[in-house]
Formats: sequence, structure tokens, C-alpha cells
Amino acid sequence: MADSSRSTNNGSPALVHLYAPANDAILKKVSHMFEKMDADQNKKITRGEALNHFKAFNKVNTNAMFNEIDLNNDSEITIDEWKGFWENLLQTGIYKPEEIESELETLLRGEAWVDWNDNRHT
Ligand SMILES: [Ca+2]
Ligand SMILES: [Ca+2]
Repeated sequence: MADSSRSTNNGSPALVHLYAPANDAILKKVSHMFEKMDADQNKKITRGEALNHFKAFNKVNTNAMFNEIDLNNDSEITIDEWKGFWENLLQTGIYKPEEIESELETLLRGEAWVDWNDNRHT
């Protein structure tokens, strides 16, 4: 939706789909990671849960992640905030799906949060 040159909006703007199979695989990982961090499975990630997830520099990583994803600043990341972030990231086209996927793998291992708004992580 940030890209007005694309004419894909034939109806609800909420129904922006990510058809590519690569994106499908990524979104599965996105869900998987949410479940992994959401230790008490209440569909919200708290700062405490995030802190437990990251193995190193966990405060820095948690803060960076909440800064980017916790849009309403209630110190909880809901599944909607979480998925919305990744879907938006895919749609911007700034990063290749493979890049996002490999960073997700890193995140899944609890290694680091990438500051997506800046330069690419190499
Ligand atoms: Ca939780
Ligand atoms: Ca929130």
C-alpha cells in the first residue's frame, strides 16, 4: 500500500496477499517464532518473554524489537502487531525474501534482532 504505482487494490486494502511460496515459508517461520517466544501461549509477547528468548545482549535486542513492533507501546507484542510487521517488511521490497528468511533463522536461535530500518545486516 506504500507503493501507489501498483494497481492491486480491487477491494479491501486489508486483503493484501503475499502469494509467493517463498513468502509463505517466511510467514510460517514468523508464526513459529512468535509461538517460540510466547512462553505462556497467551498470544502476546511480553518484554520478559522476549528477554528470555535472546541469548546475548537481550536487553538491547528486546528494546530494539519492541521499538519496531510494539506499535501501541503497551509493552506487549500481539500476534497482529507481529505478523503485521513482517508482512509489511516483505511488501516494502527493501529486503529480499531470502534475506528476511535468513535473519529469521538467526532470530529463531535467539541470536540477534536486526535493525531493519537501517542498512542491511551483512
Ligand atoms: Ca505471552
Ligand atoms: Ca502492543
